[in-house]
Amino acid sequence: MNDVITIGDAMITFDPSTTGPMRHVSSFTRKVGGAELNVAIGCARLGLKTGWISRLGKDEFGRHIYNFTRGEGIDVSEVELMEGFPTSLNFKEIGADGSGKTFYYRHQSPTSTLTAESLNEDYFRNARLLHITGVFPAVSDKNIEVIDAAISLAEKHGVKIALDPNIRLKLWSEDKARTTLLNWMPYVDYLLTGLDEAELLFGTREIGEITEHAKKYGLSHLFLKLGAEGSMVWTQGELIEKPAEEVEMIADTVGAGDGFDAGVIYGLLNDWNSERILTFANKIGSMVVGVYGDNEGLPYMDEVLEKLGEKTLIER
Ligand code: KDG
Repeated sequence: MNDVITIGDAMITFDPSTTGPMRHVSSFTRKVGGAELNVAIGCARLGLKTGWISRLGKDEFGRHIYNFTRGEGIDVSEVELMEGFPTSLNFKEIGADGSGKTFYYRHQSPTSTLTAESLNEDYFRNARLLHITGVFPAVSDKNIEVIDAAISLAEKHGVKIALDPNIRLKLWSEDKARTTLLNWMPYVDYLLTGLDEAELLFGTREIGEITEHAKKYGLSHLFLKLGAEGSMVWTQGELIEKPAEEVEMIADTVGAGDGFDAGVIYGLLNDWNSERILTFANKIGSMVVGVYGDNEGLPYMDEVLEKLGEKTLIER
């Protein structure tokens, strides 16, 4: 039984050795990235049983991602290495302020070989929560059908659905992103979104209006990620807000939202109250930005508790 399952396209991510425009960067470090995989890593490090459904290239990079993922304790029984489809790549640019830009080479993504029929129903029957994002369906049209099928299986087996829109306009148009994600909204229990994405989806940045949409779609919880302003959750007609946690240093902001998602998922699956969930998830987001890499900064439970002042870690 997995607590969380997710479906995604992972990439070898090349992190630049220096900040600034990528055209001037001449050396990179090979790492691993991918929004859904980052969330899976975050959940696994917090102690949740986590599974990832994916396809990788049957190549050296695919083997590296497969082993790396397995090394994080994530169940890879629904991951296959495909002949003839190169593992996706992402070259990253990091600004002096830690902001990230991505340059993808993923148009032949191995995940485009996934089909609705290739989903294993038992995997859904034995899961508590399905996490989906807007990245995987943007990679290939066929991936939209895969998510349609995944949502049906989750619904059939009473699996909760969390959606992070993660809208990547390098991969699909605003119209397509909006139509696709709004089609899924009636099935979503937990929406975890930034304000820009909420505006793209619902046509407003006004919190009161966004929560009206949440009500209309029957969401159980709407989480709003507000970066330096902290975060909010709307649930059962109540809006709760928490300021951001202190950030010790900003190295690389990529992956902070995924860390927040992992924290929220952990809290929801453990029936935490909204205040606790926001504090915990904000803390994780603030820790992720201090470390270079898309998922290297995702903390283990002890580390979050220490930063929250709830546990002392004694160095031996
Ligand atoms: O959320 C961070 C991810 O987006 C990153 O690891 C990789 O850009 C990426 C993507 O599209 O998955």
